[in-house]
Amino acid sequence: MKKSNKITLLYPGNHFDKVYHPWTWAPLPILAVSAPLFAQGYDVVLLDANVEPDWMKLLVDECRDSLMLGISCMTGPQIHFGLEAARAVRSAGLDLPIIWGGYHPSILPEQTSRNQYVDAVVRGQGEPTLLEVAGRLSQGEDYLDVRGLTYCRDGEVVTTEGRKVEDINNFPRLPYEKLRNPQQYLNNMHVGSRSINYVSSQGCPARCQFCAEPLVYDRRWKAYTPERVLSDLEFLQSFLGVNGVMYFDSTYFVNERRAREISQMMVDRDMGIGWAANARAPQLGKFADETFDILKASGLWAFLVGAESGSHTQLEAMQKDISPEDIVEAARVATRHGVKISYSFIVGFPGETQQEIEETWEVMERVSKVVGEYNSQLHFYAPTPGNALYDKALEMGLEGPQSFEEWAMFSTVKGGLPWMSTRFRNRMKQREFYMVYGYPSEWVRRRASRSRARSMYVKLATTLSAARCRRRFWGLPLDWWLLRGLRGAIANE
Ligand code: B12
Ligand code: SF4
Repeated sequence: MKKSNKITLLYPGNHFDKVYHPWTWAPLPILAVSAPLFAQGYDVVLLDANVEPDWMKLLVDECRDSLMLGISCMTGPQIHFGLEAARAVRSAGLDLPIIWGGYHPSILPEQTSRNQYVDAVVRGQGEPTLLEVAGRLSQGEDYLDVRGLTYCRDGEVVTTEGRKVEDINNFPRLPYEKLRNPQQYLNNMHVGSRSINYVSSQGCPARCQFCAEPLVYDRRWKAYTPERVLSDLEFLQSFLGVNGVMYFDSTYFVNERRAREISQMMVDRDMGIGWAANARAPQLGKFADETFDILKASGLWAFLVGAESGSHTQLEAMQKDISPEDIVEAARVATRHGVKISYSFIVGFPGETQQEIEETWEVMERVSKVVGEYNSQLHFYAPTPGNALYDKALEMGLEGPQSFEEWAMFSTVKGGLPWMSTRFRNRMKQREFYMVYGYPSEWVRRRASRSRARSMYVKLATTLSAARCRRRFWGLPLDWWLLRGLRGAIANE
């Protein structure tokens, strides 16, 4: 019996809190898996709960005549909202298959598939598997022998044969035009006043022991050809007037020649698109000078670098395969070539000592001096499943979630790692505040120019913070409390 050809895909909410999130990103995971479905003539509904206040009602309505519901999730809040959605669908008496995909289900397919609201998990790359499942369902056939699935029936978990990661050039362009109101995903930011997110590769060849990439893509890196990237960018430019691109690739600069060719084509076609992308610190030192020239000429605004730690011991423990010196050298190289560089550091790793945390601050300070402003972001370690650091966290007293549902409240969302006190977090935040104002960036200076009150605030904060940074004195943070109070008052003026 032939059934409908409609498929509903949900990208659940990313955040529990209602705090202001400055950017609105297109839901690339569901866009990616929808591309081959649209190409085969399916009627796909893309629902992004991050931008649809009434998403739950819309979802249930769309599911009434859909062949299946696909839900994407990473570890954290998306699991909670995805399960809420699935419950609502079942409560409405709808029995369409609910298929889950994304990083979290791919890392823990068995545990995920044991949840009653999970009919099957698609492991890893979703395009070929979901297309085949859709084909079966549209013909009214069983789909449970399709390769790349994990499901649970009568208490038994079944894992079908795996698939090789396919060349992503075989998949059609992401259909941004099929999103409800695609214009809402344009952001006014440093790379361009009409910036959008885009991904040009999948996976990462590195092996960091806190990261999901090696687990899901087995250290393979598949990338679009330069021609494909250019054709996608041209589409985004003509369809949405995009003038800025934030690459969501886990690592963009794996192949220097490819990066250079993309940039050369952008220059030749006079694209006028600003962009930023992730790089590994040691890559930059190996690039030829001409590479930087062409990257910059094509609109590269910044290299985004996951530095993680300034401690040799921690970098080794997480198998980051970089040294603190690589991090500082990357800042020197980028600055010499007039390209910004922005780092992400993490503190609170399981077993990390006070001395190692100091080493991280030291490297943050060194790179700030090289580039002339505080150019880092400080994060707290959030355990995610399936890697050596997570195992270490368990050894150190972390109580690991025992079910799919429990992973929703995990990671930074819930906080409260046994070794990470609120006092520790406050101390780190205070110190970051002093770095932000002690090494003021363009952003801080722009803030100052907005009003007289803001200008006075920034002057006071930079003077006090610079003095602290000079003396490396972080105790008695009375000024921090005072400045925070003042900032609140100014924000309300
Ligand atoms: C952007 C991003 C975010 C944004 C998302 C905003 C948005 N609207 O897009 C924000 C900032 C919210 C975010 C948050 C977090 N993130 Co994040 N994020 C990313 C990033 C850089 C890009 C995601 C993306 O668009 N990918 C592109 C799409 C096309 O790829 P994809 O997701 O792999 O999709 C494929 C498959 O997974 C599968 N698939 C995906 N969905 C579905 C659905 C169905 C039905 C099917 C069948 C298949 C399928 O098929 C797709 C195509 O092949 C990824 C890294 C990366 N490059 O993917 C990390 C990543 C997903 N994040 C990660 C992490 C750890 C986090 C945080 C926990 C970090 C933290 N410490 O707080 C938080 C989660 C908590 C929270 N608040 O949500 C990890 C995931 C780990 C995990 N266990 O889930 C990643 C992989 C980074 C990493 N390298 O480890 N993140
Ligand atoms: S380099 Fe980045 S994306 Fe690659 S494995 Fe390490 S942390 Fe993950």
